Amino acid sequence: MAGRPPDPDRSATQPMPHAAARRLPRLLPLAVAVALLGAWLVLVAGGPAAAQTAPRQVTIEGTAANKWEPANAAVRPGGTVTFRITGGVTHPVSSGDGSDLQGDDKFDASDCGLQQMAKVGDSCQVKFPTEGSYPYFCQVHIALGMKGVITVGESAGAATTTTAAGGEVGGAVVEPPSAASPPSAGRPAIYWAGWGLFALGALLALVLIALYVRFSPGFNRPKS
Ligand SMILES: [Cu+2]
Repeated sequence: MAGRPPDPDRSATQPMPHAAARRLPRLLPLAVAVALLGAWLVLVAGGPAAAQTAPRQVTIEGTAANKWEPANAAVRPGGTVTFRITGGVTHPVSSGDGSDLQGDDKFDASDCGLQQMAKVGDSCQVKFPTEGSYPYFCQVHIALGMKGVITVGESAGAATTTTAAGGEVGGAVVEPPSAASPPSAGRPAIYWAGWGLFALGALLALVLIALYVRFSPGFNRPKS
């Protein structure tokens, strides 16, 4: 197409300038490239949410709805989790999944008992030196499903992927509402930028194709 000589006779009858119509196909690869770049960003940023480094410190709020927010969190080994009461009353933290109200003592929650976690503003800290998965629960509201899981490891994505029921990549974590995980904790902004680029490129390509079909000399309606 680029090698074809200009056709001055037809340009006068074109609704769109001839040269512009000729330029459209050359923009198409650009649009496709933008879309591909977006798709690539989504893949790279979406998969390796797991490759993100886990934070050293994370705060989990005990809310008025008697939920932990976020319920599931990740810290790196040696990291600290701060539990803070932002609503409701008395959210003492225990180690375990709540099936045993005494807890399993997998981590030391002695600073997070009834006295320390009695009212809004109270907080306590737990240090997690060793990699692993640490379920925890509120002794008072476990019947309401006030529990969660702290994943201790180098990568941040582990928290959302290992606790996901289906292990679904980059997707909805299927869990009981009580354990709903932080929605976008593992999703860097670049992931969403990738989606944006992909949509933009795809849209641009469609528009270009539509314009080309409409105005290209090659697609001319028969002239009288
Ligand atoms: Cu509670």
